Amino acid sequence: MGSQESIMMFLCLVLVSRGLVCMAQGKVYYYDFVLEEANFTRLCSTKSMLTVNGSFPGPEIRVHRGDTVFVNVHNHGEYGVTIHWHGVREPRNPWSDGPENITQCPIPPGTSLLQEIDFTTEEGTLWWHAHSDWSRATVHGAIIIFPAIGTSYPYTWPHAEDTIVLASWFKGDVMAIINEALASGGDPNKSDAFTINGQPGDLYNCSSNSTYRLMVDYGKTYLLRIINAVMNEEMFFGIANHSLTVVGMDAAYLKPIKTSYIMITPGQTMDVLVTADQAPSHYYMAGSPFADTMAPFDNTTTAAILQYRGNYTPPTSPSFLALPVYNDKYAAMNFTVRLRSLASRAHPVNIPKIINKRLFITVSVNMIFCPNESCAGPDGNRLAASLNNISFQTPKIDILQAYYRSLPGVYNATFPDKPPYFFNFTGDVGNNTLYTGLGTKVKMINYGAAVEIIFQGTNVGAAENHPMHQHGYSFYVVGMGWGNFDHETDPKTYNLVDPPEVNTFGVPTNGWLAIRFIADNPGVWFQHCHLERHTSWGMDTVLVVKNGNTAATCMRPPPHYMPPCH
Ligand SMILES: *[C@@H]1O[C@H](CO)[C@@H](O)[C@H](O)[C@H]1NC(C)=O
Ligand SMILES: *[C@@H]1O[C@H](CO)[C@@H](O)[C@H](O)[C@H]1NC(C)=O
Ligand SMILES: *[C@@H]1O[C@H](CO)[C@@H](O)[C@H](O)[C@H]1NC(C)=O
Ligand SMILES: *[C@@H]1O[C@H](CO)[C@@H](O)[C@H](O)[C@H]1NC(C)=O
Ligand SMILES: *[C@@H]1O[C@H](CO)[C@@H](O)[C@H](O)[C@H]1NC(C)=O
Ligand SMILES: *[C@@H]1O[C@H](CO)[C@@H](O)[C@H](O)[C@H]1NC(C)=O
Ligand SMILES: *[C@@H]1O[C@H](CO)[C@@H](O)[C@H](O)[C@H]1NC(C)=O
Ligand SMILES: *[C@@H]1O[C@H](CO)[C@@H](O)[C@H](O)[C@H]1NC(C)=O
Ligand SMILES: *[C@@H]1O[C@H](CO)[C@@H](O)[C@H](O)[C@H]1NC(C)=O
Ligand SMILES: *[C@@H]1O[C@H](CO)[C@@H](O)[C@H](O)[C@H]1NC(C)=O
Ligand SMILES: *[C@@H]1O[C@H](CO)[C@@H](O)[C@H](O)[C@H]1NC(C)=O
Ligand SMILES: *[C@@H]1O[C@H](CO)[C@@H](O)[C@H](O)[C@H]1NC(C)=O
Ligand SMILES: [Cu+2]
Repeated sequence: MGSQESIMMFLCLVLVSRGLVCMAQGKVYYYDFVLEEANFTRLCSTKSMLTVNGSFPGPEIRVHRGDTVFVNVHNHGEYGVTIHWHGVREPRNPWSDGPENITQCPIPPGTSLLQEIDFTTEEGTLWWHAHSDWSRATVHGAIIIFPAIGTSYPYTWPHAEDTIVLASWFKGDVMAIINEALASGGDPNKSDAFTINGQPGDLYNCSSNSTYRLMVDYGKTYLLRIINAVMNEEMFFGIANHSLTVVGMDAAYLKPIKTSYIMITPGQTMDVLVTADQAPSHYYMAGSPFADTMAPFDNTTTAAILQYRGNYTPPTSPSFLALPVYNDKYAAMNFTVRLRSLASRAHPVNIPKIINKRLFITVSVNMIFCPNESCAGPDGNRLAASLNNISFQTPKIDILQAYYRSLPGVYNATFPDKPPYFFNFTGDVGNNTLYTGLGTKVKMINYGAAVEIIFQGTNVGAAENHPMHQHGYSFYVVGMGWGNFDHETDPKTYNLVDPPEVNTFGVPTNGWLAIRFIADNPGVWFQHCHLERHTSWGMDTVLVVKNGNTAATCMRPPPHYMPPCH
């Protein structure tokens, strides 16, 4: 070690409800989130919806790397809700992670839960969102993590920053929509619009007055922190006449990519530099779906306006931008393959080279047989989804508690390392695994294991690009491709030098994705597709990373209060 030795400084404080808490140097912030109904008017109609503090998108959390935030979540709504800090590692502390009945039961109406968010390795943009039913449609907001005090961005400090949250707008009540779909077995209703910072934009009726505007000065460079909080669609996004330079993703830095558009999946964030170097005028920034699938999707376009300050005659309408068409998988792939970690001295990568735990996971949309063709899915069956042919059944007691307290009957530690059998997953699949098995199966992983997961997309049910999200970890995307994964040839194409480090990444439609990470964060961590209807249908599992041999490699004990399970 020698000169590499570093001195950790610790700050200890006493919290009334939690006892003594010590953490690495950094500031401690407190936020109060009030879950409450509020009325919003969009697309010519008004509805009441669940929000945090009456805002859509919700409040931003702003910290520096190394800080700790305590959020007291007060549920003034009508039903139980949980909140997740998406992409935050939460070292040894799954207790504050949030997914419903995975790490906690819902916060009952009229009660509060104090959650602790520890910012350690993340730097850039993340977000928080509800993680119960479909409440994340309206309950979400940005998390901005500035470099630690005394350090800087690995690019020129921008003149100003702005957050761009892409989201879905449903005229109906989102809870009713998913409940209706789960009751009938059919597809949930599509959204009616996408929004940029809460506004659909003037390409939709009744939305022109409130279209979001980003004001810029000629010659200046802006950092846009783009978050895809959309429910069921991956998105193309761009700004007319302006090139984008992507410099970060999921709170890790990238080698800069100059491009006219990005493709961003639900769950991902991208930090983008834009220089106001065009003729002073008004320009559209727009988002439209990337939907390489036969499944129904919202095929509309949300727009905001990039507007130069100064004296000039405003155009009759902003300059328009042509994004790739909705099913252009080559445009999506062309962008995606360019993503590479910065991999600098200040921001090094640590890609496992020798793997000691391998998983091969098929990702499928399926059916559950319904007698008398009584369900609303294909052939009168119920729509479902699976990983390795197991459609995840959400338990009624959270898996974290069941694991910690050794409660029997909540889950089985039998999630398999591979699918039940191999076939041409991306060809004419016939009835192979069309009808999925059901279960609450988790994968146990030893502390410190070097893990490789191959996600294999399938043509079962309906092929689609699935953005797989891992709680508790970022992972390196070492490879991807179309068709069936080839165990001989495909590993030779891996990028083991500067693969992107992310928490969510799309498995190409009828293709595969290879990821690697070191399992050095003990806990109970949800893994799922971030298309919300697939999560609801069971395209989920849980990685339980066991404790290591030392106190510092063990899960923390639970806080004094967790919401009860009924
Ligand atoms: C939310 O509202 C509560 C009560 O009005 C307030 O105390 C709190 O500071 C607000 N939180 C945020 C993040 O704005
Ligand atoms: C929303 O509007 C309805 C109808 O006008 C009203 O009854 C209700 O109190 C409003 N809700 C809130 C939270 O303001
Ligand atoms: C879903 O859409 C159908 C058809 O437009 C409509 O009848 C139904 O009320 C919608 N459901 C919800 C919960 O909004
Ligand atoms: C806007 O309203 C007009 C007239 O009712 C209709 O023809 C058009 O399809 C609507 N556009 C959108 C995007 O809803
Ligand atoms: C939008 O603007 C029109 C006229 O420009 C006005 O009649 C209408 O009331 C405005 N709507 C809102 C919601 O402000
Ligand atoms: C934006 O680019 C288009 C085509 O490239 C061009 O026709 C248009 O004039 C440009 N807009 C402005 C305001 O320069
Ligand atoms: C989606 O919208 C585009 C542009 O309006 C149209 O060309 C395309 O046919 C639509 N696709 C579907 C599947 O509705
Ligand atoms: C993708 O990239 C290839 C090679 O660079 C190019 O030939 C092709 O036109 C691109 N396709 C799209 C849709 O951008
Ligand atoms: C666990 O597996 C056993 C044996 O297959 C089964 O009976 C039980 O229902 C399973 N429990 C859960 C929670 O999946
Ligand atoms: C799988 O099916 C596809 C589409 O029919 C076909 O192109 C491909 O050759 C098949 N692969 C194998 C290994 O049979
Ligand atoms: C799939 O199974 C259904 C129901 O058993 C049967 O009617 C259908 O013919 C099968 N399709 C294929 C392609 O084997
Ligand atoms: C989660 O568990 C609670 C009981 O604690 C139950 O009421 C709720 O339905 C469960 N959620 C899901 C999605 O199963
Ligand atoms: Cu999916």
